[in-house]
Amino acid sequence: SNNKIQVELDESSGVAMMKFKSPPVNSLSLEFLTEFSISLEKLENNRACRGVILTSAVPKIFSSGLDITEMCGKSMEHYTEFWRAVQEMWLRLYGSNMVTVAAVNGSSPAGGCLMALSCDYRIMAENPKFSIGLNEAQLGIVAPFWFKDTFVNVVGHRVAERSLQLGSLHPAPEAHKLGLVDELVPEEKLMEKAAAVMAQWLALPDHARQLTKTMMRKAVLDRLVAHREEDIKNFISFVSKESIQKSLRMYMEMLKKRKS
Ligand code: CO8
Repeated sequence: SNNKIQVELDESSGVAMMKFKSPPVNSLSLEFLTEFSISLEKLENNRACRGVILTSAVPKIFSSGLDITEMCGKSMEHYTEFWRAVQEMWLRLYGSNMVTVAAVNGSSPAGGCLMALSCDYRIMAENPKFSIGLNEAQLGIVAPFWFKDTFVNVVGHRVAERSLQLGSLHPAPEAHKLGLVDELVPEEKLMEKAAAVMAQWLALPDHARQLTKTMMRKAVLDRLVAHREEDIKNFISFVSKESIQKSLRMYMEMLKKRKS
């Protein structure tokens, strides 16, 4: 791994910071996802670490979600390896025994939103230019069932139903109203607030909190574990369709045009 993620553990508080540093947009490439899972596993196995704060070192962007180039014109083997890495990231993060707080300091579409949703608590910079949501439908693709389950578990069925069908990207104030993020703070207060929230969660004994977290999340985690190979097959057959390849290419073109 070559440091797409900076990890710093403060042994006195037991809190680690994972800072995404993969410019320009912290897209979740195979390399990024692999490094993320390895780093998180190391922290999970480190008894000195009880909590993790996820944030970005790239200005204005938390994460742009899955790296679209990993899903375009690649081999079956590559799609398999990539999708397994996406699953692994989510299984480890959603299933983490540690307290996880997302300090969302920029835009966070799709896979970026999934990472934030997988944490125990989300704080977002109160900038209406930053938006968050599962916008897959806008790309002509469908969020997998476990993305959807994670979303439903945060915002409830009705909000998820509407937001997922429309592929909405919600500006921070709206995301807060919907419960997609728990709190908004001025950007310069974000890390201070994340540390304070973390301290509040860590004031409880780990054991009871961990068992409670497992009780809340186990059914959704088990569903993917039970259907992991099937989920990979679904991804491959979906992403290999010429119509889907075309949608993804058009979306990438749209991103480039929008710039000029
Ligand atoms: N993957 C790959 N490249 C990306 C991505 C991405 N997700 N996002 C942006 N880029 C590229 C751009 O194409 C651009 O490249 P270049 O410089 O070569 O033109 C570069 O990164 C910088 O991007 P922008 O100029 O757009 O930067 P801005 O600061 O203006 O905007 C945003 C940043 C808001 C992040 C914007 O780039 C954006 O909206 N990106 C797209 C985000 C998105 O829709 N992601 C969805 C990915 S799909 C997913 O995560 C889940 C799919 C699961 C289902 C799969 C079933 C098939």
